[in-house]
Amino acid sequence: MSNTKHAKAFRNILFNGKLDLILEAHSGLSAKVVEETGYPAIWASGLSISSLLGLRDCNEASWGQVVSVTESIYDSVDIPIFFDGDSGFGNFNNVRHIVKRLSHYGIAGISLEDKLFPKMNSFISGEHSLTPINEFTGKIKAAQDSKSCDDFVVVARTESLISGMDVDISLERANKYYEAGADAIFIHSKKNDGEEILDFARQWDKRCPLVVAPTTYTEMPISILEDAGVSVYICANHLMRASLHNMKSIANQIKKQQSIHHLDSKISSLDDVFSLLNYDELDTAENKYGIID
Ligand code: SPV
Ligand code: MG
Repeated sequence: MSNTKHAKAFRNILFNGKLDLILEAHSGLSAKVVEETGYPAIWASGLSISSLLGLRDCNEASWGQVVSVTESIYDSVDIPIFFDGDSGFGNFNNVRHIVKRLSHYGIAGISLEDKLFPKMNSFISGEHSLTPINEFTGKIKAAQDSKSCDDFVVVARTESLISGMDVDISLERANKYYEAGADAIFIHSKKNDGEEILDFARQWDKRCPLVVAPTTYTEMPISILEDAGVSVYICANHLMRASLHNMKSIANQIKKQQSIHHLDSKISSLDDVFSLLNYDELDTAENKYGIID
């Protein structure tokens, strides 16, 4: 088994000339759902993993905690994992350490964003200060120089639109990141219409692949983003939000009814759980490896 195959596959997703839609996971179980549904890759989302841990998406979770969840995601599936590296959990040296560990483990790539550490989730209002360009290009170079697998992908994410700057400044930053060795650019926006993303993408003109997470501009047709040169469309937090919604609903119903009767059609059966986690395989393994009298 090679731990480079996922990086190769994810690199191909970025460079295959078409748009691919990938979905967030925040645990081994959610990762299995993503894989079973047929997505080509997983976004190991900082927001979703932090939420799973009961923490806020402002680097309250240590990098070790986030990497540990990501490793359980990796161990649960056989598709590429794209890791949300926030702003690198510190300086270039933290970036080197994390990239070495992720690429050694078999994670396919990292997204690094040009915000200060500790970062704050892009959709929380307030100031989103950016890292000086030179400091961030150092992180990109450090990431590329410390990966243990050539195909491991380093994606530079600019938060310039999130911080209130315009498309021109975003293009300037993105170009510096590309020149510093980023394999792809992740351009993020918190606006609802996605127009600044389209403007950016059209001017970027396919210099290298683009990644987006259209959490706020959900009405923007995927085909328009694809025509503008977007390569990866991340559904960044939807399984985490789906589970929160359903957990709240079921918790309320049980409390109100004082009973767990009549809930079976609203929750997964235990057979579903056992099937997703492949309990049947244990019999095969028992026959092969179990004690034979
Ligand atoms: C995440 O999923 O943690 C992201 C994407 O960084 S977003 O929350 O949409 O900024
Ligand atoms: Mg994030």
